[in-house]
Amino acid sequence: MIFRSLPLVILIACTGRGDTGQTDDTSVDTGETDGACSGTGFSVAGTAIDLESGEPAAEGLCASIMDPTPTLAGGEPAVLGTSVIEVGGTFEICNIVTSSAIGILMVVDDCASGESGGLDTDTDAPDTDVPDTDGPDTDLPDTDAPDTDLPPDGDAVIAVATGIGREDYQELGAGDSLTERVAYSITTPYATAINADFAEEGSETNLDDGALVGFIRSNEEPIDGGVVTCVSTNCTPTVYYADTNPVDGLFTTDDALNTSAIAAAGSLYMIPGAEIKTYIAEADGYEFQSRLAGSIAGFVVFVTWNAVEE
Ligand SMILES: [Ca+2]
Repeated sequence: MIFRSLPLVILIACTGRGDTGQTDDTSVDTGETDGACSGTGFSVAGTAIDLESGEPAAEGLCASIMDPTPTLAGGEPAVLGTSVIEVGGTFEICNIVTSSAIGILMVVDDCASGESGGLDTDTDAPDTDVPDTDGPDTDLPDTDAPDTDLPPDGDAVIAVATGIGREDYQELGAGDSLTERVAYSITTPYATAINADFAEEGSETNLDDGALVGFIRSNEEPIDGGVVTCVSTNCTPTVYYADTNPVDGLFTTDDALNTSAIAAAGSLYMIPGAEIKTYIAEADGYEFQSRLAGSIAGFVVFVTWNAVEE
C-alpha cells in the first residue's frame, strides 16, 4: 500500500546486454544532424502514436524527455527537453544532456509539464482585444485561424511515459540523435473508458494511479497467449488484457476477465497502480527478460515486452 503513495518510477534496467530484439527499432545517427538541432546534447526524434486508434497523436500535444532519477528520492521527473508534436505525430527534442543511470522517459502530455509549455502559438494572437459585444466583429481575423487547427485544450490526453534504456543513449553526445522512436499517447476519453472498466471489475486502482501498460511482442509483432507476471514476493497484481470487443468490457469476455494477451487487440496489457517490482512476460515458445519496473504517480508508463531472440 505504501508504494501507492510514493512516486513510482520505471527502472529501465535490462538484466543483460543480450536483448538484441529490442534494439532493432533504434536508429542511432552518430555524428550527423539534420540541422534542426544544435548544441551540446543529443536529440530524440520519433512519432507519437495514439494507443486507441494506432494513428498519429494530435498535433499540438507535447513530447518531452524526462529523467526519472529524482523520483527515487520522492521528487518529480526532471524535464530535459520539450517540443510540440507536429502534424503526423512527429517530434524532435533537441539538446538532451543527462547522466541518468536508470533510463530516460519520452512523455506525451498536454504540455502540462516543464516550463517551456510549448503552446506558444496562442501568443501570436494577442488577447488584448476586448469582445465587441456592441458591434460587428468584421475586423476579427477569425478565418485565418480555424479552430480545428488549435492545439488540444489541456485535457486531451493523460501523461504517458515510454522508456528509453540507458544503453540506447549513454554513448551519445553533441550532434548525435536517436531517431524513429515511438512514444504512446492515451486520450482522456479512452482513459475514462478504461478506468470505468477497471472500476467495473472491482479494481481499486486505475490509470490515474499510474500504471504499467504495453504490448507483448516477438519481432515487434503482437503474439497470442502472453502474460505479464510479477516475480517479486508479495506481488500479485491483476493484469488486464485488452480484446477486440469493448461492448462487453475492454478486458472481459462474457463477464470473465481475459487471462492472456490477444494478438488481434495488439497484445495490450495494463496493470493499474503497478508497484516497483520485477516483472516478466511469459508466452509458450518465447523467452523474455525480466525487468524492474513500476509506475510513476501521475504517469502511465509504457513497457513493451519483446521476446528475446535465441
Ligand atoms: Ca471484451
